[in-house]
Amino acid sequence: MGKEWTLAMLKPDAVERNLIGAIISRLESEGFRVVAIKMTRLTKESAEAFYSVHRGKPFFESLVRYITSGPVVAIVLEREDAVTHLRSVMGATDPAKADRNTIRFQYGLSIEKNTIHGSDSPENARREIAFFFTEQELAELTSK
Ligand code: IDP
Ligand code: MG
Repeated sequence: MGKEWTLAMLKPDAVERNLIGAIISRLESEGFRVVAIKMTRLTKESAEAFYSVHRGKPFFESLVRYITSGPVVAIVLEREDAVTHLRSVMGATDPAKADRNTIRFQYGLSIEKNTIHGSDSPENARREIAFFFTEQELAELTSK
C-alpha cells in the first residue's frame, strides 16, 4: 500500500480544552505526517455543507450549533492506509463505546462532543481536504 491522505478535524471541544498539541503529538506518534494544517471557524452554512450527509437526522441541528461554537483545526495527514488507521486511532463515535487506547476514549466528552473528526473513505477524504484547502495551498506545501 502506498501513502494515502486523510482529513482530521480537531473539534471545538478539543481547541477549548487546549488539546491541540496532545492530539497532534498522538497522531505523529502513530506515524502520520502533517501535510497541511489550518485553524478556522465554520459558518452555519459551511458546517451544514460539511455534514450534509447527516441533514435531516435528529442530531443535525445540534451538531451544526456545536461545530460552529468555536474554532476547529483541519489537518491533512499522510500515512500508509491513512483513512483506516485514523478511524482506528480515533475510536467509535460514542466515546463511551470507544476502545481504551483511542483519542475519543481518552478525550471525548459525549457522542456529540467527541473531539476529533476523521474521513471515513478515501473518496470523502478528497472531498473534505478540498473543503478546507485549495489546490494551490496543497501544491505550495508539497512542492519539492
Ligand atoms: P463519525 O464522526 O464517527 O464518523 P458520524 O455518524 O459521521 O460519526 O456523525 C458525525 C458527527 O455527528 C459525530 O462525530 C458526532 O459529533 C455527531 N453525532 C453522531 N451521532 C450522534 C448522536 O446520536 N447524537 C449526537 N451527535 C451525534
Ligand atoms: Mg462520519
